[in-house]
Amino acid sequence: MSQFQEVLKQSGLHPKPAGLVLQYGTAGFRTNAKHLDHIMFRMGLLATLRSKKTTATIGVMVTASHNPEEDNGVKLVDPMGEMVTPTWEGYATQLANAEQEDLLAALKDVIEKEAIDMSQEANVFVGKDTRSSSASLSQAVMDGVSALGGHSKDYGLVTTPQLHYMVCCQNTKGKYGDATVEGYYSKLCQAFIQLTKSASNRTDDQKHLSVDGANGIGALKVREMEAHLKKELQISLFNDGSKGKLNHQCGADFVKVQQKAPTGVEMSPGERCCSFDGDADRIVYYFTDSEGQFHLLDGDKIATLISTFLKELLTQAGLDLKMGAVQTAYANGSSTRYLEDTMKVTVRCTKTGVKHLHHAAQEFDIGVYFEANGHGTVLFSKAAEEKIQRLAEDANINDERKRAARLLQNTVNVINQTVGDAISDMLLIEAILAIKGMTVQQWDSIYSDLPNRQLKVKVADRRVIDTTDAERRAVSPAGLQDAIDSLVKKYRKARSFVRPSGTEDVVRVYAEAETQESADDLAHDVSLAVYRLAGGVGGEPKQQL
Ligand code: NG1
Ligand code: ZN
Repeated sequence: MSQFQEVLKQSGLHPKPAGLVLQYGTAGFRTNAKHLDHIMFRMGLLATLRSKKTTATIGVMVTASHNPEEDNGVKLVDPMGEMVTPTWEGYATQLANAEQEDLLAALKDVIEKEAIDMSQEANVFVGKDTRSSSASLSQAVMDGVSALGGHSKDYGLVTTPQLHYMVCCQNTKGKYGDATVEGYYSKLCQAFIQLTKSASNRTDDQKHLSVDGANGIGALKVREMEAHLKKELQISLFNDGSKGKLNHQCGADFVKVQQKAPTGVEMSPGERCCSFDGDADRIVYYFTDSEGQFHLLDGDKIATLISTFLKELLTQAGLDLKMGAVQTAYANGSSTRYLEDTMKVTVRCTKTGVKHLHHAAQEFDIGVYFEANGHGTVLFSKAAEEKIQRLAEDANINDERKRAARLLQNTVNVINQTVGDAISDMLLIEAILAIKGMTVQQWDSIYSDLPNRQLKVKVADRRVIDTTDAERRAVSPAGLQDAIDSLVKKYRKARSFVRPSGTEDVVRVYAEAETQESADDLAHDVSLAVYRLAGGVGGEPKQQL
């Protein structure tokens, strides 16, 4: 077949270094950019097959999110804008690791297993972040698509959530919105402006927000969007990429893990600030108080704010919809307690990785899901959306119910339901604070975080660690969980767990306790246990001061 000859010819231009093995992990393939050219070409091939199989448009995003600038990565986006299914993640790994001479056989294997009709048309949307390697890598994806006779549409520089949005818009034939960047801004910003109309007498101070763009794509896109906001949100943009390095000492991951303000942002005491990550699918908020103390409002605080807002609106609207919150083991214990005990919201805990959270959130009428690191969104079931819509249009209800229904309707529109989205989340949070007349300090004081610490340990092979109970307990190597249990007993209100990272070659350690000192000590002790029992390399972990 000439199609396969073309693949063979083209793949020679994107050769795989012999012996290199990579895994489709928590967030696709991710490693140093110099190892990724063949992966990109092959993901172009796979996306084309996926498109033929689903008879829908598939997305491919070239980004390594919060990783250093030297890295890059790639993720596939399924027809409704969701992450690709686990079976196809397996195919991705197979194709990626086939040696050059076995590529055709690996490709034919997928075609056979999935009974793909090769005469079917294929359409692939491609996007990339601002990394210097992204241009040639996204070209490699498009080479893969054309080698199999598919059509690609190059969206160029877009945020990860924007690409997910485009795919969903395309496959819903415009029902979700226009599959253009302009369409995205106008849908979100119109909903935002409608929401803020019901906030009376906002001062310029309340309308102001400082944004750390992590020197990445989010910064470019905030600039592009600004005109659509009609000054209802006035943004001071820092780390816009004009001088600093991507994700270096800035961005959502830095702020969350280091628990401190990014460099490059001018912050006055009490001022509301937020940071995006490198591909703008995560956001965290923060401020420093008059004593110079730093306060972080992470994904857990965001989930709480959004859940509170939605619950109040549901009550006011008299709508009986089941709302739930979905978290991972990294969620601060105080947030879980607050959601369950005070707000009486059902809370589910899933494994790390947004596909798990997204899936669990689909089980509710309204599912609010957030990782502590600031990746998250809200999902509305079709039935919930229809009920809200009907109520908003009902002429026979009182003003309070009508107002609540309209607010809910605009809330649905400001949210990017396909995936966590820093820009969309930012607009929703700003609207909620405006409507509730709430300061960032009042938001912060909803509950107090338990002090916590995250550390990384290098081991020879992180796969020796196996976990259960949504990653909260280690089942291997032998003795590790017992060691953690006895360490945790030494501290008050303590909790700790370890798991192999899906995006870095490390084991992650998390600990929380009543005081910061205890959390730091516990995290260190557990790191030592991992080092000793799970094959640590490169010198024992040292206590960080
Ligand atoms: P890993 O490296 O598997 O911990 C990290 C984040 C995930 C998720 C992915 C994808 C933490 C502790 N882990 O995964 O939540 O966001 O990156 O970007 O934040
Ligand atoms: Zn990201």
